[in-house]
Amino acid sequence: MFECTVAGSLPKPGWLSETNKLWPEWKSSGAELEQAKADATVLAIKEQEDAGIDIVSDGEQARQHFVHGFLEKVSGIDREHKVEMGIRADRYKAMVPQVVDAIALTGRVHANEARVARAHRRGKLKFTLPGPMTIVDTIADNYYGDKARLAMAFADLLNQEARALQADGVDTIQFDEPAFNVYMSEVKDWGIEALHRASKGLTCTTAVHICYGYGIKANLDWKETLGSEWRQYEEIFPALAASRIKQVSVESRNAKVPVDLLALLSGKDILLGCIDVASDDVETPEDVIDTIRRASKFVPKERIFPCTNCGMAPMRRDIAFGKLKALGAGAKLAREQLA
Ligand code: MET
Repeated sequence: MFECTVAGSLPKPGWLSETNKLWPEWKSSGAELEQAKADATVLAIKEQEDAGIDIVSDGEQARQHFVHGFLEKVSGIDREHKVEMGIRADRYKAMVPQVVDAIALTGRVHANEARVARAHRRGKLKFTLPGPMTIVDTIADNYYGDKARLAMAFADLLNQEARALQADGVDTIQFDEPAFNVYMSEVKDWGIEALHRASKGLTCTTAVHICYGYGIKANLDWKETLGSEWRQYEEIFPALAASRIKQVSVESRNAKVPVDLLALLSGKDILLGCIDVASDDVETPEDVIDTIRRASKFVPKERIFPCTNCGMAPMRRDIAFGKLKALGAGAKLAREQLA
């Protein structure tokens, strides 16, 4: 009970890339970069194991960004002529590549890091992929002409990579859908259908991660506009509860999400955000068990998996490691006191 896990990303070491950045430049190239990515993946696994994390990820060490890491291996995209686009309902402007032709995968996306991770990890291993709706909200479209159509096309590519990751021996595949908290009616119209398409045929554990974003300024400013209660989950949880996805990863620590909304996810495992990635204050194990205790009033204990609110990619490494240790220790405490 209370097996703990992470949303996915960990900070990258300074010898691999720039640090404290969401979209860092690599420090090397070619074979040297490939080796550095593999080394960082092994290190990310070791650090999670040392911190007592039960379901570890590759730390997303081999990708520059949680969406663009996937897009790098997709053809039909013009990366030369980027256009400005408002992302997440205009929360931020970004220069994004454009879809200009039918999309296809040019090869495996995460084969190297999946094999390295599997070779070094005896216990449970999780990999993350961006969700179709979040991808569509991060790229301009000059070809498909319809968001849902483009999402379904991406879902097919995600499914191809997800099946290959499963064959590599990955235990859990998580789709990251922060856009679900922004386009709530589209989630019901086609977002979940796209997730089903992306996860079709998978027999490993499937998860969807829905957060309020990384701890970057644009997100902190947005959260300020959401009022005293964040109720976005309320609109989408019933549809997710009826979906075929097994686990839902949510933000809870320091979030203004009413914890009783979790009851709407009946039947699902909850990856419960017990670690705030928008603050450098390192939680204590008691903070973690406190978040678990509050959620356990609305979620059966055996369905609670303590987790981070979101990825830790842009954080300081020492702080992220401190937070991982608190998460591992808090989950252990919960097993002793609440199980
Ligand atoms: N898997 C991603 C991460 O952990 C999730 C990002 S959602 C903004 O970084």
